[in-house]
Parts: sequence; structure tokens; C-alpha cells
Amino acid sequence: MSDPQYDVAIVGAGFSGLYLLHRCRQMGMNARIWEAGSGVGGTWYWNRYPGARCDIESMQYSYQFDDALQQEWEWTERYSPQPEILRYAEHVAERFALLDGIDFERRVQQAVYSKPDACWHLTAESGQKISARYCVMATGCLSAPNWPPLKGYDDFHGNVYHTALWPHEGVDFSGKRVAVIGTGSSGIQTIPMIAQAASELTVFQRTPNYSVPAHNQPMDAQYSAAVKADYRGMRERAKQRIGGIEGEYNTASAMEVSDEDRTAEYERRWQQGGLLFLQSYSDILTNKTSNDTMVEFVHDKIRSIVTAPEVADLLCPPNIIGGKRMCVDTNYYATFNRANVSLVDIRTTPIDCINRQGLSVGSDQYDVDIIVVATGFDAMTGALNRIDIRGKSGTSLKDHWKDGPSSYLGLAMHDFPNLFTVTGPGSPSVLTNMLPTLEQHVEWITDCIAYLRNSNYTVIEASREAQDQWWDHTQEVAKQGIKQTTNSWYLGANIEGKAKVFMPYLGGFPAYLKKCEEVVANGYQGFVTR
Ligand code: N01
Repeated sequence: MSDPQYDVAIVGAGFSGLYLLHRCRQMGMNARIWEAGSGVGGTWYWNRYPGARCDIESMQYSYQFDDALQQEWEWTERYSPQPEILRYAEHVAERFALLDGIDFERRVQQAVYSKPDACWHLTAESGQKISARYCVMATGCLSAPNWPPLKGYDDFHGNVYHTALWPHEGVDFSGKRVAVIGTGSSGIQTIPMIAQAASELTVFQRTPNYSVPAHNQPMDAQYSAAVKADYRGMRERAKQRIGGIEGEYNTASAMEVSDEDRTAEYERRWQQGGLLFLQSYSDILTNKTSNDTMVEFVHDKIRSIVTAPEVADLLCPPNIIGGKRMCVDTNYYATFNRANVSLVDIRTTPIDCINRQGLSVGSDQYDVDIIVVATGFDAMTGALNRIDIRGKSGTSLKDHWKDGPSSYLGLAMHDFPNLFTVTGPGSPSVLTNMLPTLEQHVEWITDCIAYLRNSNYTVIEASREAQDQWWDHTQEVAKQGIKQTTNSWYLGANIEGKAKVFMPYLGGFPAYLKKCEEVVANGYQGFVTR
């Protein structure tokens, strides 16, 4: 067995990769990050579109592994804008002296496990190679951009920008006619900003989305001080919540209160703003009748904000609320009252093609100068499948997953020894506050590697049986609510030809944490070590 160059190869320098490198070094391991971008920050490095901000509150969307860091860092707004989160990632990289452990502009093309030396061999698009005993894919759940399969991109006279690949120098919309395709979280955040800058904005909507106001505001100094005085307590309480977010969760059913009380509760939470609106009652995502009451409330809100009734109708989503990821906005619905904004329904008549002057939809032509594509991601599996990952049998991960992914805890896969994924399919990940979730994965993975070293093991692999059991459980839990009744990226339904399988673990962060702890307590149950 020849020695690899590194103990651990890490793919990606987002929040997962940075913490992985820090923790590996703390544990005396020799680790290296390969990162496709030219800087750290992952999601927050790539998604620089106007209006990009986190829709989890700043005091919770932050690392907790270092108390001095969480005490010293000052967030300036209730919901942090992208530039501030990127500065935070850069600060972390500098504070913990991580930059010399990262190779930038090194996109991994292939990762191959070699059985004879029990190592991973990574090759970059640019040809460089690296070997490591363990490989950790810290590649993110929402990082492989999805381009709509439209004809004519090259024919267009202007520029086309994807929200997830935004140019660093920004885009000047002044005096321009702009098209935005897509009305998910990215579209809903950027549409109000572009509307203010452009001369004309046309929004092409396939499916309307539910959005709750952010009511963003400058950080309240008293609130920040109160959180910091009990940061540990708040983080612990958050871990007991299904989504890993501390807040007000109602344990009552929407059906056990009067219509007046229910409407008053929705109104109170609408005025507070934010994602916890969905927690107004405990059964919004399990009882269709309860869900209907919230749908009616939000439809009424949309109709009260949007002055043109036919536009308001188009903006009211027909599906259940919370089936797709909820959006949080600033002035989204009101933007459609502006004289320079129009909405085109492409559900009934899809976009035919992009042409020299703009977009062709049925018999209508829309002439524009700039096209913004806000069509999301090949979620959860896309970033992994875009790398040629080959395990001990030589079969690629993409082939293993052609009928849908399968993973043990979203952490490891059978046939891929010594490979770990951060927040992979089968973990709560995208249904939770990602920062605490990824910290838990990083700690689990690095503790596991330390265990292997201390026990003189070289190889660890998820057993097929444990993986199958966990995956069956993941699918069973997904059937319990009504979330999977809506076509969404959780199911892979946004990508043509992708197998429709509910990918994240819907059982909640506390149940998942307990399972991960049990696996360790039982000597890495479900894993085979050699
Ligand atoms: O992507 P999306 P996103 N032709 O997939 C439409 C996180 N996030 O980037 O619904 C025409 O949600 C598509 O229509 P449909 C968050 O978890 C967080 O906005 O498929 N339209 C939809 O309207 C979020 O959920 C933050 O019918 C097409 C839109 O494009 C996730 O990332 C900010 C199309 C895509 O919406 C993804 O959000 C941003 C086509 N061919 C993102 N293909 C915050 O923290 C797709 N669409 C705030």
C-alpha cells in the first residue's frame, strides 16, 4: 500500500469545506481543498445576483463551533445580504488561517477509488492530480445550476445571466429591457431589485410560488446582545426543532381553533415575516384541510397587494403551501403594480425559443436587451453527478443513482469506501438551517476519520444493508406528509429525465441527530471497517 499525499481531500470551499479543513487540521490531519471558484464561500461566492440574501435570520445562519467567532462577529441586518455572508466566509478563512490549504480554480472532474492502495485519486479539469486516504464531497446541495433547455442562446444579441453564476463586476440594468425566467427564491429576490433599475421588466412564470414578507431591518442591537448572552442555549434549543431553527412553533392544529383566531394568528405571523410562518400550526404540512386555510389566507394577501386582478390570479399558486420551498421576499408581489413590470404565464404557452431580439412565446415576441435565468439547480445530486466518481467496483455514482439516489444517512454510500458527502441525499439538509446541519456532518465525518486512525483501520464503507434500510426509511417518512404531493426540486421534478425520488430526510433534525449518535455509540453501526 503506497501512502497518499493527503489524509483528506476536500472538494469545495464553502461553509462545509472551510470547517472541514479547520477541523482536520485541529485533529492533526493533513488535508487539502480543491475549489472550482477563485474564492471561498460556495453558494455565497456564486450567487451574487441583486437582492441575494439569506432567508434564515443572521443570528442563526452562522457557525457555532467557535464561541469567540459567534460573539465577535456583528451582523448588520435581520437577514444578511450576500456580500456580508461572503465577507463572513472570507473572515473565517483568514481567522483560522485556512487559505494556504486551498487550491482555487480547480474544478474536480474525476474522483476514483483505488482498491490496492485504499486511496482516492482526484483529477482536476485542468489536469492536476491529488491522492488522499479519504475524500469528502463538500459540494453543496444547491450548486449545480440548471439551465432551461431552450434553443437559441447563441442567437441572442444581448447577455444571458444565470443567478447562480453571476458576474463579479455586476450587471448594469439601467435603461435596459430585461426578461427574468423563473420565480423561485432567486427570482423572487432579484425581480424587485431589477424592476427598480431596468426600464422594462418582463417576468416569465411557469409556476407561481408562495412568498412571505421578510420585514428585513437593521440588526436590533438589544436582540443581538440577548442572543449572544445565551448563544449556546439558543443553539441547543434550535437542535430540538425539526428544521434546526429556534423560533415560535405552534403545537396546535389549525383545525382546533375558530376561523377568526386562525386568521388572526396568520396575520400576526405575516406581520412578523419569515419562514416560520409555516409553523403557525403544527399540521400545515400533514393535513390538507389545514393547509387549505393557509393557502386561502396567502391568496387573499396576494390579491390585496396586487392591484390588477388578472395578474393577482396568475401569482396565486394552485398547489399546497410548503410543498415547494417557501420564499421570503421584500416587495415581491407589490413589484407587479409597477408600470414597467409585466408578467407572462408560460405554463399554458411555454417559451418556444430565444432568438436574436429576445424570446418567442406562442405567437408573441418579447424584445429584450438582457435575459436573467433564475431557474435553480439540479438539487442534491447534481453537483456529485457532474463529477465522475468511481468506487471500488468501478461503477460511477451517477450510474448507481440513475433510478434515484441512495445513501446511508446522506453521509456515505455502499461501493464507495472512504468517501463522505456533506448533507447528501437522505439527510435533512435543505429542509433545515444549513449551517448547523453541515457543522454536524463535518463533526461526524472528522470524528469518524479520527476513530479509524485511532483504531488502526484504513477503510470504512457503508454496508448495502444499512444503506437500503436507511433509504427505505427516508422514503417511508417522505410519504407521511403532503409535501411530496407537489412537484419540486426536492423530488428532482425540475430536471428533465431525473428520477422522481424525495431526496432529503423529512423526519426532522432531532431524529436524524439521534440516529447519527446511535450509529457512533454502536461502533459505527452499518459500516464495515478494515
Ligand atoms: O430555484 P427554484 P431557485 N422554463 O428551482 C422555473 C435556495 N435559495 O434558484 O416551478 C421556465 O426554486 C421554475 O418553475 P417550475 C432555496 O432552497 C435560497 O429560485 O419548475 N421556467 C421556478 O419558478 C430555493 O428553494 C435563497 O415550474 C423554469 C424557477 O425557475 C433553492 O435555492 C435564495 C424552467 C426555479 O426555482 C432554489 O431556488 C435563493 C424552464 N425550463 C435560493 N426551469 C435564500 O436563502 C425552471 N423554471 C433566500
